[in-house]
Amino acid sequence: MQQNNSKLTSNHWGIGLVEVADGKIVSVKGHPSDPNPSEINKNIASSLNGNARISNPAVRVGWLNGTGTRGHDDYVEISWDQAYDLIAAELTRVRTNYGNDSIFAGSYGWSSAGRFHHAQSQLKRFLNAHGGFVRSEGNYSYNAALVLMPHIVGSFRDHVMQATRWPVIAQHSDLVVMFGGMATRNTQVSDGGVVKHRMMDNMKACRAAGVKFVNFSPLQRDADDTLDAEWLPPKPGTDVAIMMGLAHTLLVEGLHDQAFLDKYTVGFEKVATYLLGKSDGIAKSAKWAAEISGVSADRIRSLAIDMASSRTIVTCAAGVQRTDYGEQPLWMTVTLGAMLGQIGLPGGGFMCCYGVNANIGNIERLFRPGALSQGRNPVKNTIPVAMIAEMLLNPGRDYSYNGQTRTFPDAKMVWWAGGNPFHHHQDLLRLHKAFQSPQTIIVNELNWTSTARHADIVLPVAAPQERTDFGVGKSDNGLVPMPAHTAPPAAAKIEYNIYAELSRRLGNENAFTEGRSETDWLEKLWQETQRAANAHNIHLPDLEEFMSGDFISLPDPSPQQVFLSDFRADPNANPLPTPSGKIELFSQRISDFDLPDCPGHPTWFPMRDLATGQDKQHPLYLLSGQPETRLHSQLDNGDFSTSRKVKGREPVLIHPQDARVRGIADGDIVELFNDRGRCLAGAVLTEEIAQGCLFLWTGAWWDPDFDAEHMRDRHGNPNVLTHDLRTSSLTQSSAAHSALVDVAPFTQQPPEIQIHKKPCFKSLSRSDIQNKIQKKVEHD
Ligand SMILES: Nc1nc2c(c(=O)[nH]1)N[C@H]1C(S)=C(S)[C@@H](COP(=O)(O)OP(=O)(O)OC[C@H]3O[C@@H](n4cnc5c(=O)[nH]c(N)nc54)[C@H](O)[C@@H]3O)O[C@H]1N2
Ligand SMILES: Nc1nc2c(c(=O)[nH]1)N[C@H]1C(S)=C(S)[C@@H](COP(=O)(O)OP(=O)(O)OC[C@H]3O[C@@H](n4cnc5c(=O)[nH]c(N)nc54)[C@H](O)[C@@H]3O)O[C@H]1N2
Ligand SMILES: [Mo]
Repeated sequence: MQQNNSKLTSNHWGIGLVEVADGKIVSVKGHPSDPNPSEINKNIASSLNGNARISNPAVRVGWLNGTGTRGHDDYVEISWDQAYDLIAAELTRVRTNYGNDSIFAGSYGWSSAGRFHHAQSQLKRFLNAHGGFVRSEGNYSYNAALVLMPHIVGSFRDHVMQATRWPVIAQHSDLVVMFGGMATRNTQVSDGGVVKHRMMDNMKACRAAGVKFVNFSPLQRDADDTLDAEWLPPKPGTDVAIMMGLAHTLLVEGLHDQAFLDKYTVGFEKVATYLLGKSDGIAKSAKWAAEISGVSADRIRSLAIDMASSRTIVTCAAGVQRTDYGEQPLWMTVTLGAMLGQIGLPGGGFMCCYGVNANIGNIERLFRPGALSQGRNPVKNTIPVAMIAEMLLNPGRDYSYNGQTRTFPDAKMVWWAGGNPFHHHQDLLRLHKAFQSPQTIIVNELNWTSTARHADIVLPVAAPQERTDFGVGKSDNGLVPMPAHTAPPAAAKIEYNIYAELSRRLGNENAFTEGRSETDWLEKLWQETQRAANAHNIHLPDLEEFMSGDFISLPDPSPQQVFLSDFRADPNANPLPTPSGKIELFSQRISDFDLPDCPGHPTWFPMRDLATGQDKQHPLYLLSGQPETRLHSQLDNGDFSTSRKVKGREPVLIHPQDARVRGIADGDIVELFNDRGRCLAGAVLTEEIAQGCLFLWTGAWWDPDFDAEHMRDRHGNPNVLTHDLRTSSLTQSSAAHSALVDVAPFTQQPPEIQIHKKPCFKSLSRSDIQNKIQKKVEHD
């Protein structure tokens, strides 16, 4: 392909224009056509050129010697030739001795945008060409919804596409009642890319049209100032009680829509019996809800009346289902929507996970663009994504998931490409322990994250701005050329080339490459995209012309979309894909699973740390939502991310009253702790966070001090404090938002952050390294 003049690049947080000087990226700026470009672009140049960038393949010294601890070991840099030899030998050994179902390469994570160079797809295609691997199912984002919704309303992935569009809400809704808000910081991002950030303009239109917003959230800014929302902060984990208080009020006041419930739902009688306390002796009244949640009973009652007398949409943020028993707020959101009887009407009903990305309710893709085929995986075993530590610690053990009993595989080899489990998983000390068990761990990374430091073999890879690709967001309408703006630094390589070479050494090159070069693949994927566009009478230019031009916008397939309107119009002709074809407020199927933590109808459970009495020692609720300054942990050492850190630590939001009684001042370094772990963070005092709660952004690279109590994290990763118990045995989803902690001033000499630097490299002689590798390869 010819060199071209396009400065474009695409990331999950939007498109950017790249400036290069002396062969290095010096800045990335938003596109002028984007009304609200993301400042996350500012992390790119600084991080890609930063100290933590991986320069060369490396191997853990303890692994070569049969000693040491993963996460806490030195590395030795090796050549690509040596890395290929090692990996080819290890892969062959593990496959021969234990079979392909001992290779875990679920490799969960967002990696980078781009249709061809998608890190997970590349790895999975490579492994599928060599007998397969165990993968993971679901996501950390909204897994409770993915598994629960098909039982009660239908496929959640379809719901996301069918979300009522924001202009429809602006035109038709009177009231939007939000549980967990609709954080605009999160709408910077959409999986695979977003060419235009529309949320802010759509929210402004709602306000201009007089739509009222109520925000049940511990963090006031989960509703943008634009919305002028009424802020009702509940105790975290008590939304279900509030929803039940609202539902109880509707029921006893006779404000529920019985005709709708009869026609479109099943099982309401059982829910009503429970709400009235006939089954357990506890009426789920507004008063009961107020005692649990801290929100006033009067307001719960009056809000129920407002909701019944207005065109109302009830929403539940993804964060609210990322909690203990996170299935319940979803089920109650559906129940409230059904009781109000407005499901399927413009601007009425319910919607889960608005605010989870830039595009939901704003735009959808018109067609599926070309993508790299992952091939066929002969291994059928999978695990729910958030059971990674559970799997590694319990090979061969049975577990419950979605009504089935399954068995964990015995993972001898783990390969991660494009994700950061030592940021994303809960209870990192447990994960650290679990990561000691496999025989071999391989990680492909840009940077020396904690995950890279748990690998035995580390492969340095190219960033999206260092390879040629094109971007199309999963739910977006833009096609974006992504030319390579610079070469990968030092010895970093494009992952496709790594797998092609490995396949060649394993005698199976064609199964992976199909004889195509990178350029041939891009041509193929683009032709598939052109064909899909043709079916909609859209004629795309050829690849060369596209790559040197601007991005291309396509229309929203359904700009007037109203969620579940077809079902409402004719429930017989358009039944839901549930057992009854209706909305299941009671699910016989779930009831038959006989799960103590997820019965057949929405049920109130207090969060686990409360139930186990943790609040006596650790009285503060820890929230750990998505960071405004980056995508998860990506480019955490970049300029925008570090600009908001406090004395180098991740900021933790503390209510001034909670700070005062603990002697904490704004800007102090503080220590958060509970029985599971401890970390440092930088205090930011603000009344935006409800009293009794702390908010520590996720994604600071875990920086354990192995000499300190609980391997204290120097930097501020909340997952040293969260538990790994998951939502329930129905969906086994991450419950990251449910944890109790305490916080204190940190009075010792603050330790320097280490994780944004490179690890320690041992300088072994070339012949010494070669001998050790030779031994390893021969031994294998
Ligand atoms: N406490 C708490 N924990 C949470 C959450 C929470 O709210 N609270 N949220 C959860 C959610 S919703 C999610 S989705 C997860 C996110 O978890 P992840 O998706 O694992 O987080 P990322 O930081 O995006 O990790 C992507 C990694 O891929 C690397 N990478 C980028 N491009 C490439 C590439 O081309 N090739 C390779 N090999 N690597 C690449 C990046 O450097 C980065 O380290 O976190 C979850 N964890
Ligand atoms: N800038 C940026 N944007 C992102 C991401 C990012 O990393 N950075 N990640 C993207 C991804 S992968 C995802 S999945 C989405 C996540 O989108 P969400 O899941 O919606 O985001 P969170 O920030 O985890 O949670 C939203 C809010 O829920 C509130 N909350 C937590 N627990 C409770 C509770 O018990 N009750 C109530 N009422 N509220 C509660 C918290 O105050 C939190 O701010 O964001 C996406 N957007
Ligand atoms: Mo997510």
